[in-house]
Amino acid sequence: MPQPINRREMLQTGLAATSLLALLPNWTAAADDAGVTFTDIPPNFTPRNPKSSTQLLDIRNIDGPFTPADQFYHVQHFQIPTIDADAHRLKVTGLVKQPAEFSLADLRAMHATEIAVGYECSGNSPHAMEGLASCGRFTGVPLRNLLRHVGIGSKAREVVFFGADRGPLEVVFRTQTYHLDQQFGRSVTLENAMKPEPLIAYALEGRPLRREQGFPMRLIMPGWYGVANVKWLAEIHLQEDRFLGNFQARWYRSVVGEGGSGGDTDPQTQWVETEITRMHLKSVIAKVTKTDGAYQILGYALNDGTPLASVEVQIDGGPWQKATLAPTHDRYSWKLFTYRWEGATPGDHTLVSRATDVNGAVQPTAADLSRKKTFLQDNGQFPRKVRIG
Ligand SMILES: Nc1nc2c(c(=O)[nH]1)N[C@H]1C(S)=C(S)[C@@H](COP(=O)(O)O)O[C@H]1N2
Ligand SMILES: [Mo]
Repeated sequence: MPQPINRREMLQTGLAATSLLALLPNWTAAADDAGVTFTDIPPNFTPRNPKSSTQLLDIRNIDGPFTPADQFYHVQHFQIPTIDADAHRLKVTGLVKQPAEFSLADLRAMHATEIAVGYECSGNSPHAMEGLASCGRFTGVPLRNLLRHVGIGSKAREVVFFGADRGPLEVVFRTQTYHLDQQFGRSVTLENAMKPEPLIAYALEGRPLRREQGFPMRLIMPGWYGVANVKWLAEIHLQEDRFLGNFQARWYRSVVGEGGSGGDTDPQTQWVETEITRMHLKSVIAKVTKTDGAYQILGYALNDGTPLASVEVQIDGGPWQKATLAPTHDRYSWKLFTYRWEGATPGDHTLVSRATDVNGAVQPTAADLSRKKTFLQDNGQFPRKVRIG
């Protein structure tokens, strides 16, 4: 039987955009330190929603390349499990030469690497004040080392990752709906699993993962949307066929209209449905502070690791101006940018940023994304409203 609490959690963390907004006390008053107020933050907006286990990063608090672990955003679909790290075993099963189990101590005894990774939930958007994103340094064992260690079966094509968390889910088959208890699961192709970057992480910023971050171990897929980063990792299963679990094939997909007149029933329109995998190019203005005689605009940019060509800032519809990218960043970290805003007059202003990568991809406007039906993967430009006091 579905448990009411789980279901409620599920609905709330399903990020039905508005649910994040609806619920809380005042965020607006908080960060108005330099006479700069973001007037676009809804009055009842809060980074922490006491009715769900979701936590947003208050992006106005970004003050360095790495998000402090206790501010790191977190999202999950079921309740946060409590795991006894000593008893926990990561099982590797399916099409492997020799099924195996790894304790946290086993992983810690293996060669460790550290990688700076920034990522966002694919549900991150202006509705969440772009706070479903963070960046940190994760430590762990490269996934491919672990897979090589157990030996990959010759027929394996797909690598499925299961979390220890589970709960009742609706599974719709044609006209029937079942309520089935299921584990959180995601997959990647073997080819993607064997790339150098994916990590079985057990530490963030040099400290054990916090409970909400997937303690004691989790997957990190640098360059991918958050949903790929399976927390509370309990099993890695190699198989030949595609994995079609709820969080792979149903809840996490994008539906975009291409061609035709734009009408929903236009037979010339092709509806392209894709999985949520690598992050789409995005930049976000996060804060404005007063500096010596001017204002400084700061924001973050995220993507799949393709180098950026530029981030630009536009003020009150004027010309696009190049922002400065922070000199130190890693391929998969987020990239902080700053722009020195001279001559800001008291009153209301609109600020927006856009990122461009070296392949010429440009961050779209919200209007460019109007044919996307699903709210996931919203990488549209985010015009911010600020008041200079
Ligand atoms: N086991 C498990 N892993 C999970 C989830 C989950 O519900 N269960 N949610 C995913 C989603 S939707 C996101 S956006 C990221 C969030 O990672 P974070 O909490 O470290 O920010 O975790 C992913 N990993
Ligand atoms: Mo997510």
